[in-house]
Amino acid sequence: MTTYKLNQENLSKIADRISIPAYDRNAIKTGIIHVGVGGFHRAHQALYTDRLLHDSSITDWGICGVALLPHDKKIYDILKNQDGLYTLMVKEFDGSLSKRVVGSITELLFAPENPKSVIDKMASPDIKIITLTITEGGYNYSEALEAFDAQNPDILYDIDHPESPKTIFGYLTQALKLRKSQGVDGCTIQSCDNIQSNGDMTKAMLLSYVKLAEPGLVSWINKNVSFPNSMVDRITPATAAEDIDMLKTESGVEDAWPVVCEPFKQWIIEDEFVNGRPLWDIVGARFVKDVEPFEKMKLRLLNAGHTVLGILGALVGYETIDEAVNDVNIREFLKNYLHLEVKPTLKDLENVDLDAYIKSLIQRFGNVSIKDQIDRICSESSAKFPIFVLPTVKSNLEIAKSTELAAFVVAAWAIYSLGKDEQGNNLVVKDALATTLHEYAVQAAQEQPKYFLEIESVFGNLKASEAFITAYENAYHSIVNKGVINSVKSENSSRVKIA
Ligand code: CS2
Repeated sequence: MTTYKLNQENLSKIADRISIPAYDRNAIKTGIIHVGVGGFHRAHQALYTDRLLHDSSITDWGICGVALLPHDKKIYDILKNQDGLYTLMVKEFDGSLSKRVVGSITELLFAPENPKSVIDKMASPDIKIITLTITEGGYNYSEALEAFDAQNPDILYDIDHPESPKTIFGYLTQALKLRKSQGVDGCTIQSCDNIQSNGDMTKAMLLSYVKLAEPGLVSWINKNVSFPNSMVDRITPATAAEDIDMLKTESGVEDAWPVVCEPFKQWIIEDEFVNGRPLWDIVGARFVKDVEPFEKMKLRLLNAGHTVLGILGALVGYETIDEAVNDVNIREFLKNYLHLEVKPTLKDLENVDLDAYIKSLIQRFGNVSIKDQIDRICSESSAKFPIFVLPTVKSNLEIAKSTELAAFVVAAWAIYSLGKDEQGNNLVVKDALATTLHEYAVQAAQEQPKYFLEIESVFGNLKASEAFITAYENAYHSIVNKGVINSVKSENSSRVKIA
């Protein structure tokens, strides 16, 4: 089979081997600028948009993808080379693979190379929506301050260098300032990150920055920009070299960075768009008045579930999420955590069958085809725990309910942060706070386990809760003395088995 490089010119040559965009990409007008063209965006929003362009005669919601950080150069170069095209490889439960080339990314910009081009584009009247996947840690929220971290060196840099910023806040501020001065309409800024009330968070963090950098812009933003909250969902493992090879061998398509993902996808969005929006609902997204309960459900069950499996699984020596969830003892522990500690904190969700949702999660985690990496899940845990796990702890502490299982996972994380699994193999802790985590983990191991909870930027004031500390220390000693699996077994045996 002849092999073709993926790009616009070759599309027609591969059309009989793989689904390609059936719409005229040249006729698509860019209406969205998206920051963060990683795997998740490409498996989710870009795919919804591609389906919309495919299923309707709509032509005005092409996406301009922005690579914001210097290390995003690789994805920028690859996508640019491929005219914005990439392959989405959906790994079905039965092991089969559905592949399609996605065409909704119509333009690309690399911010560090040309910041002005990004600011100008964001300010262009054609752009109605700016969407973001900048990761949980990208919002510059400090758990210790419970506010925007105004001392972050990049933030200080942006205040001094408004025309060549480094952070998203610097870019948005300059672009909105330009929109205002040129009399351009406002726009919608939509976060697609896993953060509770992600729109409210974006607005609060942006306004904190604007108050420091450009105070005269605050009231214009309040009047002209909206920040819808949204719940986003699709498990998207990191692309492996085998995926790239498989695409080449099976379909003769050379794509330097395809995206792999699970079949399930969900997107629930607050309908707060000040300058129009795509009809994403005709391709499966849901627009609702209040998305908060759905976000809470997803973050506390799915994302926290991932964290539980990732941290426990890593210590045991597993490499993928399906291995961890298919370990009967870990699965039992996870079910107990979700049912006994998380579910009671989700009372405000009407008409949602949480038991069925949990069941479906266990099934999705168990998808042996997607090989979701534990490494991916454990990365940036210092940004994930405060969003995925600790809010559940806080809710339970407020009503004097048990936090024993969450404390167990935090104890496991303290041991994980020492950087070795139970076989003595190195664990590479990929985390913006890796050095801090390691320092506190060592101190916890040498002196008292509770030292780990002193990392205020992660745990806030959790160390003030005696109930939590007692459970945490018991779990810590148990894991050190008996190992994860035996400790998990003891936890499971003291609880009624959940079907
Ligand atoms: C994961 C998420 O990063 C993580 O820890 O839990 O990437 C998860 O796979 C997605 O949010 C699924 O929607």
